[in-house]
Amino acid sequence: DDFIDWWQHAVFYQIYPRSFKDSNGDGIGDLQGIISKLPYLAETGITATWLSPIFQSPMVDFGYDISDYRSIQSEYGSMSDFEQLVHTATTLGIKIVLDFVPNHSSDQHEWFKKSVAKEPGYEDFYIWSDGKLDEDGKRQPPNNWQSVFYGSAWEWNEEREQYYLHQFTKEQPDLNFRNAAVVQAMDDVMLYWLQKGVAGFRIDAVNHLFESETLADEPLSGKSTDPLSYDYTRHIYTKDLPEVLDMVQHWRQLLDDYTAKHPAGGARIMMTEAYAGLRELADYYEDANGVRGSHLPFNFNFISNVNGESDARDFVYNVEKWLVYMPRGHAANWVMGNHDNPRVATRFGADSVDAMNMLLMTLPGVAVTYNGEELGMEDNKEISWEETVDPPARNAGELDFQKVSRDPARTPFQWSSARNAGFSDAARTWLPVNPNYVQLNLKSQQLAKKSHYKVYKLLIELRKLPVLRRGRFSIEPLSRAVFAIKRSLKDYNTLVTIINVSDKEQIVNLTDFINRPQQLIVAVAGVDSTYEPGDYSNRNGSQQLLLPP
Ligand code: TEU
Ligand code: CA
Repeated sequence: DDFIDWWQHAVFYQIYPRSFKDSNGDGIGDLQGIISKLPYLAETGITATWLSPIFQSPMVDFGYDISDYRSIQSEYGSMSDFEQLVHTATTLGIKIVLDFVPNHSSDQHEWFKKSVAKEPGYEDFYIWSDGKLDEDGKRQPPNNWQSVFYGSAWEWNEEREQYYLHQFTKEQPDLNFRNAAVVQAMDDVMLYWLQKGVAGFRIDAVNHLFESETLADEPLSGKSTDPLSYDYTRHIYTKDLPEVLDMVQHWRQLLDDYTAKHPAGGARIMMTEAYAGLRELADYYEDANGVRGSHLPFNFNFISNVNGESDARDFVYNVEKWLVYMPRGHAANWVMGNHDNPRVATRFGADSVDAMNMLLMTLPGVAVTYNGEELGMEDNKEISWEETVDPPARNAGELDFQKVSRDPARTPFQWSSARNAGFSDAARTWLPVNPNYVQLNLKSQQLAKKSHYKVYKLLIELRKLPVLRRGRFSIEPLSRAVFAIKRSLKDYNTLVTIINVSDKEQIVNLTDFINRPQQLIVAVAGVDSTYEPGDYSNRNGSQQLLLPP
């Protein structure tokens, strides 16, 4: 099936570099750490990764505040470490996709410093405004726009005597994409990394790229009574503006042109991050005129729309919804987790880990896994206020930080039961290791007869079957608790995945769904009732069946 390009059926494994593997004992993950674990990824069957930012940064938002787009954060390593990473990954058949953060730079970037000083050519690199005076003659921001991370999205700059816009922390000023020089500068950054051999980019917060030039107040949403909360207003002037699509299409052209000139290595791709409506996301794939944009507009339906309370119909509906809106001829994608949201075991319950991985891996198209989800890692809920470092959590304050903190889902990868879960030799790691590492770690799951990791690895192996690569697809609720996915292809075995989202044993009749007597069924993966305590897996009866043609 040569017509499937490398990315169209890949499992993309997200590495959060700060927490993956520390090679030099400073308690912070790094590039040599990642290099040392590439053989693990290859052995697991991973062929593509995306890395959260590794560029020079003051680390206010842990790399999403970039002070130099072309150099490597020194605590992560050097440019030659990066080159070695790409080289080793290529040897192992693993593509490297980098995080690209165009919406904002760090306030320590030289562009921002020059813009503050109004150096010629840099005056309009960011979004500046005089603000306005209130009745008492006091200076106020130009409007009620809020930062995603709490409080006004405007910060007064003493030196330039103007406000600048920051949709995230005040140390992350928004770049001005209405300025052609900014567009050019960011194109050059993309080309720079493409020349270093990366397979493409995950584009950060892309729907925040443009804001209305009228600077009008956002209308209230009715969702919150706190004017400083992001939920207080709708975001019709700061998010999902039509100009965003033009930029996505522009970057697609850049990637396609680069691929055409350097065909070895295959398509250079983009995956775009936007928490947006289905219509907007469908347009990212391809607009109404057939102009292509993002290869993979992240599908967050499993993050935003379902949780531990959802029933089988909610899951089926969220799968169907994506496929209904996606324009024909594109690859679907399914994101099961990332560094901004609670982990799968925490969102759906520890008993659902295998079921969610079975779901993720047997749907058509691309699967996106966040590091640690192959083990069913859990959020570390023990992180204290003193240990908390995530900026929105710090902004929320000591009483409320746990409601928004992203730290619990970002703790170090649990490699083994050794000190610091085998992540680091340091006395103290940048975030505390989840104390459950003593039982929950890769090593013990590799040794166990059955484990989340073993199920995950088997699922990746199954994805090589033609029936999963290009078979027909259907999904149906069999009851409120159970739904089933069928993949079938002429002359091949049919693969049926049965997912139980309840916490009780369920009996379902499959005869109608599979259209044949049930005796032909052979279970190939998943959870049967033979799991023993200590197998680190689930007991809820989700399973997969292979049916002969
Ligand atoms: O996230 C973009 C974004 O909109 C997030 O604020 C998201 O809505 C929230 O975290 C969900 O809980 C990206 C990155 O993934 C995030 O880590 C960065 O902090 C943010 O951009 C700013 O660069
Ligand atoms: Ca912006």
